[in-house]
Amino acid sequence: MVDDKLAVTIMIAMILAGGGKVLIQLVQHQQLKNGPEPERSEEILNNGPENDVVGEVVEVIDGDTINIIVTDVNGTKKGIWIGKEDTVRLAGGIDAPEFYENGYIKARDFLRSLLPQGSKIYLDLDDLAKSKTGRPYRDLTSSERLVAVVYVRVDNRWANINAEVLRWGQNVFPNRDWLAYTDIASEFNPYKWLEENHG
Ligand SMILES: [Ca+2]
Ligand SMILES: [Ca+2]
Repeated sequence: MVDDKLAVTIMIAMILAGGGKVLIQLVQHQQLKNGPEPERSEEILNNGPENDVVGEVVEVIDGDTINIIVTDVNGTKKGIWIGKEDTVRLAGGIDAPEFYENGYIKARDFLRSLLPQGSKIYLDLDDLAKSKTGRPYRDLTSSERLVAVVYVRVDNRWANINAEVLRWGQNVFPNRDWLAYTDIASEFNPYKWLEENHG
C-alpha cells in the first residue's frame, strides 16, 4: 500500500516535471521487476511480422543505422531494456554509403523520410546475429548495434523498411554494392526483398 502510494507520487511528480511518457514507462517497468512477467503489449501479441521490440525513432544516423528508444521488448529477448536508447543496424547485409561516399546524404535523407523522428517502429531481431563478445542480435562492431528488420505500420499493412531501402538504393545508385555483408550469418534473405510484389 505504502509502495503504491509512493509510486503514484513519483509518477505525478514526473508528469509535473514534464518527464514524459518514457520515464513513466520506466517507473512502471521498475514496479514490475520483482513481480510476475509483465503482459505483452497488443502489438507484440497480435503480430504480423515477428515483433521482438517496439520503439520510437530518436534519430536516423545514416542510410542503414538509426537510434531508437525501446518502449517494449518480447521478454524472451535478453539484453534489451525498456526506456533505454539503442542503435539499430538494418539486417540482411544492407550497406548504405558512409559519410565520405557518394550517395550518403541522399540515402540518409531517404531513410529519414521513411522514419521521421518519433515514428513508432517494430523490430524483428536477427536471431543469427551475435557480437564479438557474444551478445545476441548484435553486430560485430565495437558498438554492438542491434541487427533487425525495421517495420512500420502504414494503414493496415506492415512496411519492411529494410526492403524499401534496398530497392531504393539499387534503383538510385545501381553501381553501388548494397549487399556488402551477406557473408555474415543472418536469418533474413535480402534477395527475397527484391522480388516483385514483396510486401
Ligand atoms: Ca554503411
Ligand atoms: Ca527474428
